[in-house]
Amino acid sequence: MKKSAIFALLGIVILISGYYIGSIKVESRSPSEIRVLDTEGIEFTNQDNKTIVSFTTEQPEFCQVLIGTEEGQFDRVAVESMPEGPHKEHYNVVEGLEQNTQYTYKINFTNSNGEPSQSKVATFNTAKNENVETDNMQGMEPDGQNIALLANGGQVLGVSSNFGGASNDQTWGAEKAIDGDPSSEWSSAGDGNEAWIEVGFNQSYRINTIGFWTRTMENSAEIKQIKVATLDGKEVGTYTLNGPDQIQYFEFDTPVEADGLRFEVVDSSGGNTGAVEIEIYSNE
Ligand SMILES: [Ca+2]
Repeated sequence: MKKSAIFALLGIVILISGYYIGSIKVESRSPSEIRVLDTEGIEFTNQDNKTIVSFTTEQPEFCQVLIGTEEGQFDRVAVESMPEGPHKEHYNVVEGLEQNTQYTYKINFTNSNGEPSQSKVATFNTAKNENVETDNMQGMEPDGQNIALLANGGQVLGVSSNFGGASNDQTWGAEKAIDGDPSSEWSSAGDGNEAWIEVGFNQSYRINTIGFWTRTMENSAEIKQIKVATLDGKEVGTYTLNGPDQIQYFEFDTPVEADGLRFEVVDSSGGNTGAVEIEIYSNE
């Protein structure tokens, strides 16, 4: 064999093995990740109404978790919570999956060079929601009637302030916290931890549960903790809020007989604190 032919052959062999190694690299990266992800590396946890998909990749990657009820039909995406750059620790959140249901998923990856890869298609089951605590029934509709609702006779008796000096029934006014509308909000005028609101009724009720939904401006205006008292100053309890995504319900240890409640901010991210909705429940 001629020398040049040997070199040509060698070249082809190197090319093929290079391709082979290259393709093995891609192929093995996915299967190795799939192996890790599908067996022990990938976790599906349920928290309130959210499903969290978390896992680790060997290399920094962007990822996108596609979710659907049938293979090949992915109609939901679990969104990464910190997409600041490719990373190894992945934490993806999707809301509103049905409980106790099998879903199909596929994970798309892109590394820092923009090269895509993906996991194989697999399934997971959502849990039955059993971790609902009585003192934090986020997402659970309590029994009884929401007597704070304007339409049910609820009234704003006092408020620390309304943004822009609005009256209680105008945009950002206090009544927007008891109008039953999740698209309207009461915003204080920069009251931060000093914000408060009093909601009352024209009679006394035996109150057993409150709901509170804080507003947010991403970096401010979010209430972290509220203190609830009766109008004559009897403290009912202090409750820690878990973010602005939805209303949170808190059941009292013992029902309170009262013709109104005062809600005071204890802790917040400052600024124009306020509420999307405040609900008060009585079984009467
Ligand atoms: Ca509202």
